[in-house]
Amino acid sequence: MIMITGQKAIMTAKQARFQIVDVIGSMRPLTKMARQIVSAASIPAIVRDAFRVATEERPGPVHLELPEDVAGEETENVAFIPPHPIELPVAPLAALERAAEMILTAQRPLIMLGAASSRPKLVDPLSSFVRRTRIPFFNTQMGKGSVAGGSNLYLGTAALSSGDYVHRAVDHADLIIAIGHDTVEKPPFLMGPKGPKVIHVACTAANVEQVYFPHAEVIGDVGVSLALLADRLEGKLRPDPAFLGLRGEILERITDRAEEDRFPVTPQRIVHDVRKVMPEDGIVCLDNGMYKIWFARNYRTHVANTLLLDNALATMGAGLPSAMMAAILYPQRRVLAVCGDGGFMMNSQEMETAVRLGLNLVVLILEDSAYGMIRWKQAVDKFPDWGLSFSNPDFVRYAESYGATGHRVKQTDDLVPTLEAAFKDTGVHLVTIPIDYTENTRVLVEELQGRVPELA
Ligand SMILES: Cc1ncc(C[n+]2csc(CCOP(=O)(O)OP(=O)(O)O)c2C)c(N)n1
Ligand SMILES: [Mg+2]
Repeated sequence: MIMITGQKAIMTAKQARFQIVDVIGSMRPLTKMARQIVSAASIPAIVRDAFRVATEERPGPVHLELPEDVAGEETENVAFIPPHPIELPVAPLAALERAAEMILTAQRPLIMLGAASSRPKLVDPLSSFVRRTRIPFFNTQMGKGSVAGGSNLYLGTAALSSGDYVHRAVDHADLIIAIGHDTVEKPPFLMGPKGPKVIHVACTAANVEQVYFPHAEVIGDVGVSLALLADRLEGKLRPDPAFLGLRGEILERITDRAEEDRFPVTPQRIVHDVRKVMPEDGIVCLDNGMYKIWFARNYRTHVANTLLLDNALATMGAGLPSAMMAAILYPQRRVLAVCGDGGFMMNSQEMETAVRLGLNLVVLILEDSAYGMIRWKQAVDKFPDWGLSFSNPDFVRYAESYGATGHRVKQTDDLVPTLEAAFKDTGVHLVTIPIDYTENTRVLVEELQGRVPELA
């Protein structure tokens, strides 16, 4: 993303310091690059560089500031600097040989697909690597969907850092091939002095962290590296049968209570019903709240980039705008924003933009009249339940006030037909449903702490 903001004149100060803020300084820690444009003649080079920085691995935002007097400057005809194709270097032979050797000598290798594995160009290379090596895999939250979840080697998504069913597979592994892992994500597993060895495969070197310190690295174009690795591994590995046993168990646990008809509705049922109305290429865009853990853990993706979530800064309020962008880019696909009541209200004015742009979009609001995730965290830490409740507007009327259509789900069985009707119609629809979050503690604390089955 390239952002351009204005600024007061920099060569004169006719209004003293009125409205002058160091915007570049405030953007620096949030962007890959933040620069002020100081002369018209420098614009082609700065803009070209902005696009280079924003798009090169790992991609991210760039901010340019254009002061009003520079914007008004006349200049000689300065030539544009056109882009040229860029190929990433391929991992050195020594790194590939070392990694192949480690994988061949491991007894129980396991693949982890991290955030950068969800780059669209990696869809085929990743699937081919898994198919050729037959190594079972799991993914981080942001790596979700990079290899079809329908694969019989899929072991689940790590939405928690430890103790979930998928971590049984992690604990069973003696080697993890972490593909595209970015430590901005909440740790998908915790490395320690004992645990499995880790090979980091990515475009960029691994950060060394207390909980992530790979023993070997394959740095370079990931697609090419994986093909070269598969050339050295294909036909020489047999998946550990225990992983496949674990797979059945993990996936069965995940679907527990998915069809329960309690009202208010359980998170498991909401994930289940959303999956039902979303076609394989439908895009679900999550805001940030407790339901994100449930969706990351329970929602099965079959196509890359069909569950969009932010597991880095994880800002509330992001779900609606991300769904709007998805709806702009893919007008033919179903797009659903899933938001908590707290997060939705942090950016709900964007409903006006969505309606004005004529987007076809459905927004599902999960109402608990609370900051549910923080309520859960405080309960887990045995803090008093304090400062977490609020009241909501009438969401149906709120949607209508923007010119959108509002729906309130009043019984569990109505969720699927309500979403279906909203998708069949055009325009912006808001569907609100009350959620029962008692499952947060029952499953994500009590069950996981007490009943995680041991591997025989
Ligand atoms: C901008 C921002 N502020 C605070 C947080 C910390 N935080 C994470 S989840 C959460 C509560 C979310 O409440 P809601 O959107 O209603 O979702 P729920 O968990 O209730 O389903 C908070 C305050 C955050 N992630 N982003
Ligand atoms: Mg809430």
